[in-house]
Amino acid sequence: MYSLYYICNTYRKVLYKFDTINDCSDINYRKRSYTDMKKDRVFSICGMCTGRCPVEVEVEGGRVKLIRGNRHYSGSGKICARGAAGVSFLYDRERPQYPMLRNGARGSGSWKKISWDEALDFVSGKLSSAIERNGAKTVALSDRGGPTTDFQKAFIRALGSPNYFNHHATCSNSVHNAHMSIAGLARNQVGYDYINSKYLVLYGRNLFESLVVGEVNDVLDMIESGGRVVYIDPRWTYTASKASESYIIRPGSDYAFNLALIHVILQKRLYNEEFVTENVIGLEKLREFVSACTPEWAEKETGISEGVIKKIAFESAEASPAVIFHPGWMTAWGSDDFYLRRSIYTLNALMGSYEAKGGLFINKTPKDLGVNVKSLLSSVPEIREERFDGAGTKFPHLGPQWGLGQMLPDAIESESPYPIRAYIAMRHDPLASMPDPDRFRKALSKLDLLVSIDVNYSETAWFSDIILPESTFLERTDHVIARNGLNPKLIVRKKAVDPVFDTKARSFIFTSLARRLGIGKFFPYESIEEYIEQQLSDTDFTLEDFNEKGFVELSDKPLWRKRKEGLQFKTPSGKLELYSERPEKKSIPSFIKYNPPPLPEPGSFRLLTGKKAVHTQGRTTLNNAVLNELASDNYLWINRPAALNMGITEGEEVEISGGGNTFTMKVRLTDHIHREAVFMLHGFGDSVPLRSRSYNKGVSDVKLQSGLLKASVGGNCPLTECEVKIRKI
Ligand SMILES: Nc1nc2c(c(=O)[nH]1)N[C@H]1C(S)=C(S)[C@@H](COP(=O)(O)OP(=O)(O)OC[C@H]3O[C@@H](n4cnc5c(=O)[nH]c(N)nc54)[C@H](O)[C@@H]3O)O[C@H]1N2
Ligand SMILES: Nc1nc2c(c(=O)[nH]1)N[C@H]1C(S)=C(S)[C@@H](COP(=O)(O)OP(=O)(O)OC[C@H]3O[C@@H](n4cnc5c(=O)[nH]c(N)nc54)[C@H](O)[C@@H]3O)O[C@H]1N2
Ligand code: SF4
Ligand SMILES: [Mo]
Repeated sequence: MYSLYYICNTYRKVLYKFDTINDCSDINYRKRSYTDMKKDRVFSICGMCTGRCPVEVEVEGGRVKLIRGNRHYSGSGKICARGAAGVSFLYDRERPQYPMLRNGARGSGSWKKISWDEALDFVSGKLSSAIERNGAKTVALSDRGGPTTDFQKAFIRALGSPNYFNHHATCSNSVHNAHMSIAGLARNQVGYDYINSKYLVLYGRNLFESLVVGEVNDVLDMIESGGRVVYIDPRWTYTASKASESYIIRPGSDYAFNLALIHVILQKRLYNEEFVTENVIGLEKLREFVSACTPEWAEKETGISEGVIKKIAFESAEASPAVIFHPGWMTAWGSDDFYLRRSIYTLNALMGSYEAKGGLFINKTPKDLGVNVKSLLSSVPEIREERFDGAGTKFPHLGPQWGLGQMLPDAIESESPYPIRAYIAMRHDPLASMPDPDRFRKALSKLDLLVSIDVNYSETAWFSDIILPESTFLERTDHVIARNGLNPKLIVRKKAVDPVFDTKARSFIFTSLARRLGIGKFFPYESIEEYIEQQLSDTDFTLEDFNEKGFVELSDKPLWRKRKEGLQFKTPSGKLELYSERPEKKSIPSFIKYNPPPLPEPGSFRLLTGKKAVHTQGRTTLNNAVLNELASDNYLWINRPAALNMGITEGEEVEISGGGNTFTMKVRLTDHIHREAVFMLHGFGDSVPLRSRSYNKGVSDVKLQSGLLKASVGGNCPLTECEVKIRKI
């Protein structure tokens, strides 16, 4: 139990620090009333992760003193440790402070300080000559994804290139594409009504650690009002500790578990008949497909007993339709992920959870309420040319919306289907977040131009020709975005203070580049404020309207569709298609047999990775002065009996090899991880010396994940199909 004790104790310390994490030179802030603070409070959106929590930023004498949650939005004003640590990020000198041009070999760390004019001239000059030689599609641009992407998406499209992609190859591609196939809706076109839910099943959706504040609070409320949470993971997590029950599953076997659940639900007629009759097609084909997938069979595959499987089937049916089978988020697990995610959406369909209180709701957008917020992107003509990554062509069933970033190295090296000579990484760090960075680096070194637009010295920035430092979320105003959901809202990130260093906002960077490249007509404004007024020109709102609460509400009550009037899904049949016509037409079957993962060789384990509450992804917060103090290293979780069998004891350093790399790292022995798996936190092993707090600490998981730069049926990298060898030193 030592490891469990250790983790709990560390977490307690973290929670304690949550309260003390801000710049506490003013320790009396808690005593002041809400109105006292009004004078120097700016409403904005947190940018320390992708959760975009609405925040209030307290500013005194031109300095940010405190960041807290927007109480108009959340009531409690709580944010997470990372959000609060935005203050120390803002004033950190270990982030790029001015444009930097490479002045030596790639990655050597030799840089020359240049002005913004020189930087923008350099980038536009290089882009022009690459385009002159190979056409506009020789330029690729990737970003983090999400709603604040209008400038960069409009820029790459206006340039004439179809080659925009985001990070979803290592995040939600398979979930997204699975949902498209069943419901015709993107992953994020549905939300979860946790508060009213009675039964929530989470497959490795570690939502109390890999967190967004609102979601955590909603699920805690759900638990307090008696809702049950079932958590399934090959290892223990904090979410497991909050769940009503949790199960350690054989890694990669969740699909077998779900097939058996579906088997029981169909055999015992536990599904929501009324909903299924109205809204679902393909039931008979599904029934036939799962006929042999008994709980007894699944017990052998998953290690979860047949009794538990039956119990979950019955209990979820009892709670139907207030049931959520969560499809997962960081889901880039295995090659058959697409089918696992389809099986999860199938369970939601069988439970009738769609558009049900306590289930999944279809997000309502401002457009649904007649509010039309303009975007730059919509005024730029679409590009119909073939993409570099094969989305829509080589992979006919995968749409171009998010692209397949894992195909970039191949495309650069093979020049097929055409040469990619320039790449802009905007708020994306493929060298820290994609598997096999050595392979990625080798390909990137062939480019004529590699640009990084970042707030940090990311791994990719360090390897670039030029770093364009973006102002942090506290120093810039972004365009208005929609917050879709049951109560759609408009919200804006507003600058709290002037840039501390010589950095610029994305609006300035892409607009200035566009003007230099002769596509300025698509960016017709002089300031971000003017652009926002243009965005809102067809609505009844102005930028002023965001001053009072930080957002504008478009509806005063939750907007549910009336299920009785029938739901319309965006599939060919208008129904939830368990047997899906669109992919079938493109030779993608709706069902495939469960393929058990191979048993690792003796001494080898499946490498699982994941996040921690106090860090964001790879490098975003790793070097943050406060957060680094809370977690500065990673270590290897290993199953106790498996380790002892190899003569490995608690705290010992072992050798871990994978992908041609070997590292040493400390182990933690625990009974709470499956014997075939080891686990480490993602994102450590920083190789940038200017990030002195995180430099060289811990082991980089992605460096062990070689051979995984490929696209599975769902378009994701099969991240967890990585085997590592562990050796006692
Ligand atoms: N603090 C913090 N919060 C975050 C983020 C962050 O970086 N830091 N990132 C945000 C983003 S972009 C995302 S996508 C989400 C990610 O949210 P999650 O997907 O919940 O997060 P991960 O930390 O990637 O956790 C993956 C979990 O899957 C488990 N797992 C691995 N293989 C299997 C398997 O075969 N079966 C099952 N059942 N489980 C398995 C791992 O053990 C791990 O616990 O978090 C978001 N929130
Ligand atoms: N092995 C393994 N690999 C993983 C994961 C894992 O758990 N294990 N998780 C996967 C998941 S779920 C995801 S979503 C991806 C994430 O992969 P990425 O999208 O690459 O990661 P992030 O850390 O979110 O951000 C990328 C870069 O954006 C920069 N950045 C942050 N804020 C700003 C800003 O305001 N402006 C600009 N210009 N830049 C900014 C950060 O400094 C960072 O360098 O990684 C994936 N890769
Ligand atoms: S979850 Fe934390 S870091 Fe992410 S947006 Fe919310 S407060 Fe910021
Ligand atoms: Mo993600």
